[in-house]
Amino acid sequence: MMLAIKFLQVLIMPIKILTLILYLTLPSIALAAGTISGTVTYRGGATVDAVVYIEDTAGEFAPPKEHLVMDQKNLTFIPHVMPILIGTTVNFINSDDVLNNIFTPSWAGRKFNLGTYPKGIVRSFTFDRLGEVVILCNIHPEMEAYILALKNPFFAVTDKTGKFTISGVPSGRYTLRTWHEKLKPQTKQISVMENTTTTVVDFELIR
Ligand SMILES: [Cu+2]
Repeated sequence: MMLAIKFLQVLIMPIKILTLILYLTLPSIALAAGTISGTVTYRGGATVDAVVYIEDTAGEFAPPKEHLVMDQKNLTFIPHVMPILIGTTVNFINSDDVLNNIFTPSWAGRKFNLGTYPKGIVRSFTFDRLGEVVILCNIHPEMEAYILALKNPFFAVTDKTGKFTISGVPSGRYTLRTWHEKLKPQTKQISVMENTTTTVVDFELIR
């Protein structure tokens, strides 16, 4: 019996050590990755709600288990622009006291219509196709939002000052691409180095 326990301990020990090594090295791998940041402008002014993303990377990326949320509040979709990793599920909620509807005529969203529903109801949709999905409400024609399903998690949306930051990017050469609902997409070739702090890339968009 004692011998059997000893034998088991000898077997388990290397697994424990391996797990410990993994735990210790994982954060350093994350730290070694680079950051891409910059500003998106149009005619000299800050461009809000532009998406900046890496077009292609090696590797497969599992969508987040937690659902993202798109709210409807004061007859506005919040957020207005939402880039997501393909396969991500979005919960559509209604925070208004009136009925709102959710639908898309976009093929990338399989032309879904989640129906018309009041406050307190949540309806979900999993975006399993790449591309732009315009989100509309058939009760309030002025309501509009965009979901952009992308191949990898390396994306960011510009803030009010036009700034964006993409962190945790593995070293490599990439094509960085922009998306904006009204402005033409642009691409730039960039290099992200191992242990490099930040690669700065600025875009000046045109119509
Ligand atoms: Cu509405």
